[in-house]
Amino acid sequence: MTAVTIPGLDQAPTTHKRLLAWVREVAELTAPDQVVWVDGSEEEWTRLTDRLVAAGTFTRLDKKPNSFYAASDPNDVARVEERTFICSVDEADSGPTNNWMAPDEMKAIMTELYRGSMRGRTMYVIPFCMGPLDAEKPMLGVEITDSEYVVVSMRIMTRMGAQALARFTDADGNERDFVPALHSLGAPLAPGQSDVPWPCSDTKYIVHFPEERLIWSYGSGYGGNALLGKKCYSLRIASVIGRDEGWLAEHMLILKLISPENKVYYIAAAFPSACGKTNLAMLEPTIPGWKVETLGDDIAWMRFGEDGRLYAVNPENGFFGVAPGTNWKTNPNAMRTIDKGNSLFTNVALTDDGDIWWEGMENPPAHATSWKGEDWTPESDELSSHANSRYCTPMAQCPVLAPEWDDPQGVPISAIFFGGRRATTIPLVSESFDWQHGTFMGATLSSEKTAAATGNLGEVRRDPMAMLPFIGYHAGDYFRHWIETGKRADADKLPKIFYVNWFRRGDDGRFLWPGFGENSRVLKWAIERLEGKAAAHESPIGWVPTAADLDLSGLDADPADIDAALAVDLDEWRAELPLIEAWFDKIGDKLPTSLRDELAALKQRLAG
Ligand code: SAT
Ligand code: MN
Repeated sequence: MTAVTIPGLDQAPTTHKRLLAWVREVAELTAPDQVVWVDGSEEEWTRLTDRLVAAGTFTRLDKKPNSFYAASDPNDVARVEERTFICSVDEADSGPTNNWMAPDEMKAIMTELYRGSMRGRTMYVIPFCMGPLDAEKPMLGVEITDSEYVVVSMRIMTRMGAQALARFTDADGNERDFVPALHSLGAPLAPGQSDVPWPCSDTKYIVHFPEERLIWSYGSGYGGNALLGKKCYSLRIASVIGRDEGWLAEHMLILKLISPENKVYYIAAAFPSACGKTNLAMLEPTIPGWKVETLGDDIAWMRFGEDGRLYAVNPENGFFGVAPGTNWKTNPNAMRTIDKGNSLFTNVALTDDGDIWWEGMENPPAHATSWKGEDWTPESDELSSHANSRYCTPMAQCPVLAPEWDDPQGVPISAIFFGGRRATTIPLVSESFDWQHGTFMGATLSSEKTAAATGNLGEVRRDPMAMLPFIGYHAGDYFRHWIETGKRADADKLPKIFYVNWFRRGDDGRFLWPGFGENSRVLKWAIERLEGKAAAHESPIGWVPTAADLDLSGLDADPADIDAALAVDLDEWRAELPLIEAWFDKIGDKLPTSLRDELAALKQRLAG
């Protein structure tokens, strides 16, 4: 059989055998018009963004340098969890929280979907690296995609192109391993058929083969479905690698807190998508003398250092933040970051003077075009922007970026925060008794559903460690991995674990805690707990502060609301017990007994 010739296929800027073989195999299956090896250059960015403008996918913004607006297909707006699969060889390794199909069966289905799926399009090969390029063991990947939108988004979100490809061989010339990540929009073009601004397919699959460290995605062009370095690689596949190698891949921001005495603390915090993680990561403290710098807003990889402490690295290179609600008050640093330009905005509103706007931003325009392409005015009944609309912007532009953000060593974590969005029950903050109890807090984390994934908004679901849609293996084994991690270091070197809830509400639905910059008061209390400086009292659910234990100086809030935000309501907690029990039953036999013990102990403390 003679090899198929596809323009560009043989112009590979690499001799990496496994990469070349995989690219050829995919090109022969998907049958693109041409193959382009992505180098990540300025010229390439210009060529691709020009092409996206010509195709009607992008509108160049007059008011922000080198920035673009896009509106997706209305059926392609968020991660599709019901179409997301962990295809482990053994179903028991996928567990009750993931969709599963046998790898062979899934591959047979998807191979037929991919057959000819790039016809009429260009196939791009994007070498990328998650985390610092100069890591001793760089975490490499290659995304193959037929979406220019994905290529330019990956240029913001990852270290990619020639600089990544240069790491595909080590100093001795040996080929390094990489995670192959195949993405197709599933929208081939017949000869002469004109394209639509947002090609995608009604059939969607987001699939992980954990043993092979392989990702196959089909049919969606948006966010975590399509930018495969993010949730697919850095959480689902990386969590499996972390399980096997003894480290943690977590859905956590990383921030640096600097005290008035210039002491530095690093905090990692897990919240479900669209619960204010990006705002917390870039927070401007309202208490004088304290400063926050940012290292990441979504993902943390944590490994033990030689000193026995847990060090975190952010694998990403950009922010993919929820737009609505972001403004000069809630997140001034995000506003400053996007104002520098070089950013993409998807499913927000486009103003008549060539800027973007979304709900919650200052100065609503008198008229704009909504994400659905319709006329919009402040009087409109419909929202201008989709609830999961996003800005995609380079981390390097963040004015409060910590200088050590690109350090392959990572930063030593002093505290881990778990948080969700709960109207009741969960107090503003509590501190775990120890690592195992903190793991219990994380494992039973709950939140009301947000718009980051399709589904019913507001419904309370358990979201362990904010990882429910991102654990690449059995949740019970994942909890065991957390428990075991705590046994691998001295207790005094482990981060202390806290559980927070910024979203508790009063009877009339108002938020009891002002949130945003005021959350620095909770961070300060937590840090002072580590230093043995702040007071707390023991409650059935952990150590909790009273209002007097928090620094509330200058806070404009009703003291009764603060008390209510901090309260541990025993009846509400007793009502929570059967929900936790049902959740643990769902996890089944693989639930570590230590977590059953924690539940029994909590029950006992609440009975007392
Ligand atoms: O769409 S993403 O998964 O990238 C964003 C998120 O839900 O955090
Ligand atoms: Mn996220």
